[in-house]
Amino acid sequence: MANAIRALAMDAVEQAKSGHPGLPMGAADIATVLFTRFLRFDPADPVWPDRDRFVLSAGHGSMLIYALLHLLGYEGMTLDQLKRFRQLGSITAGHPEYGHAPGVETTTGPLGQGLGNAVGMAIAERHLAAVFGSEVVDHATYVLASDGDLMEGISQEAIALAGHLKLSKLVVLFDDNGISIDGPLTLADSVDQVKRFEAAGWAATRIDGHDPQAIAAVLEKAKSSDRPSLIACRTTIGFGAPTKAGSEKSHGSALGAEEIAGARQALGWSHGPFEIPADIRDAWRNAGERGKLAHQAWSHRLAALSPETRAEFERRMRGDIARDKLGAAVRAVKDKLAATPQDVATRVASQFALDTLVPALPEMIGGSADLTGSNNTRPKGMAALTAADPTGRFIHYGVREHGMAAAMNGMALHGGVVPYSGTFLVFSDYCRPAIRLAALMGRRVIHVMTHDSIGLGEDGPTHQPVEHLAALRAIPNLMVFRPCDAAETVECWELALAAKTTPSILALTRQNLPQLRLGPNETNRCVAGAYEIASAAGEAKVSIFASGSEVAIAVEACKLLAQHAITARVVSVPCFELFLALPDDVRRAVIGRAPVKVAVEAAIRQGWDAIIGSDGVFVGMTGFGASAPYQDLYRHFGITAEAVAQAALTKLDER
Ligand SMILES: Cc1ncc(C[n+]2csc(CCOP(=O)(O)OP(=O)(O)O)c2C)c(N)n1
Repeated sequence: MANAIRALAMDAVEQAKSGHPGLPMGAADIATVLFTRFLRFDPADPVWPDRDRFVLSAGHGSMLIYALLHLLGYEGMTLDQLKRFRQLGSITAGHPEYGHAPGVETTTGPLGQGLGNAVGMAIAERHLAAVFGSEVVDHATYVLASDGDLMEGISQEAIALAGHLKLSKLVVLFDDNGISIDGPLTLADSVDQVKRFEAAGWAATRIDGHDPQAIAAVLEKAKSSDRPSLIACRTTIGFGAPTKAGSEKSHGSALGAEEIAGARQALGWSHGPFEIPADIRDAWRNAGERGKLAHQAWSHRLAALSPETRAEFERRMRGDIARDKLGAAVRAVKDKLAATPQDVATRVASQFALDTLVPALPEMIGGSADLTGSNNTRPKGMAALTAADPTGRFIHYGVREHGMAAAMNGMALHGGVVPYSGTFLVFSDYCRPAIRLAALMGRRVIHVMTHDSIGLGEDGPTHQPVEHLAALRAIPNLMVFRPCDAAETVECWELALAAKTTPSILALTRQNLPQLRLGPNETNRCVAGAYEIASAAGEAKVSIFASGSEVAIAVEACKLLAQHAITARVVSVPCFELFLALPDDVRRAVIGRAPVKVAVEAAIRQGWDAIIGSDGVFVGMTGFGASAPYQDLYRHFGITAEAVAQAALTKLDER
């Protein structure tokens, strides 16, 4: 059965003249034992909520999972798809992509991310089991990880968090083949992985990864572990290839006809390309049927829940936010803000919003990378999610931004929870690879990123983001919100929570801001991404566009221009992505016809030309910030109402 995986991997890579045969050939025995005897799943329902999760963290070995899904009878994973490995329009993409092929739990390829996702999946499982009961939530998360996965820094964050939370249903099968692209691992690494995982609180063992009995024995043992398990499986990369096995030559390119012929002989596999003999196909199909009974039994247990609990479980697994509850919570916060306006930092406004949203929406799981008091992501009374009490909803991720972002992706992929977290905006760089994958996969994760500009003041340029807004806005399918006051903050939260297939960043200030939106219970104005927050008395000569903390500056500049008898208006731009997605005519109407367009944002200009044009005036940053009280910094870098008004006047004069 393992040789069927090997043969399909060799053949598909050969046909595509591209791909990675080494890993599937080396890990075929591990995968065969896992999928035929341990993993609980049902090919007829790839999204059965209580299935065990399998994450191929070493995504370059994609043919391993495609071969498995084909052999197990997943609909759509046909022989033809294997023959069209890595071709346009096939579901057998170069690296496994979530949403393309059934049975692929997460998009992997950037090494280490899958392992980070798996930690999040195991957290979600643990939490939901505690909330809904182990009759309906009781599954394991298995990961196949390579040397590359374990060399990546993110793996340390992931395993430390998993060990700390005692995620005992997380099992990492390490494809310990001692080879990476450059050659033997000894060129670059001498870590004892077993000791490393043990130090992080895992149970760790080393076995022969080509010995099915040994593999089965440790997998059995892992089931009753009180800690997460690492199984270092010593394997031979490209197992069976006569000259390339055990060498980097089998890692990432087609083996070639001669080598494949030799491998067929060595493996005793006499069948033609893409040919699977009936008995082996049947054995695999039977393995695919194994989970049916468990699935049925689970369905009965689900049906036995009270109708309310069952409906709630199903709603959460579908990822449907209760719109009435979200709407009511947002209205309640806005009513309070209308009654008693708050001149607070948007991070504090975010806490106001969370104080109401978190009790209303039980799927929200918060957290922070050791900046809880700064990010304001923990509402009063929100208990911590710990090894001892997984019903808690706040995760102390530790100083592990990358691991946090990857775990959040895993939680969102698992379903049943909506993760949000906190760190400083400048450290979005530490999360970026995971944020990019959330966007690529279309998963709802919400990153609260505070201290969003030079407005954070004294901590200085190391902590002051200047290019980060532009860099994040460059990621497709990611919404970057930068609300200007308390009212916009709650509206941006509403939009982020409602965006089922788009991750969001909430860029929030450290410094206090005036509440500009004073109207009672208005509809969500941020939904357009940009809107007129201060209108001109008559036809505007100047339009000023701003986001976040600079909107108040723009409003002041508008008043100064009025003193010069210049009519001006202000457009608040809380979200570029929503605005730029509007139809042309709607967008143009918001941009308006004023001859002078000015944008102000305490960040670099990049991106703003889409709104103000290359002829527009930009008031913002051109380099790094500095360490000083923030009012001094705004004056020093010329981001003031006076500077904005003067820039507009100068431009008007030039015309
Ligand atoms: C973050 C990241 N860096 C680099 C790569 C490119 N890459 C793909 S596989 C690999 C290493 C291969 O070694 P290993 O992980 O041991 O896989 P094996 O050779 O056993 O298949 C590298 C560097 C990547 N996919 N992701």
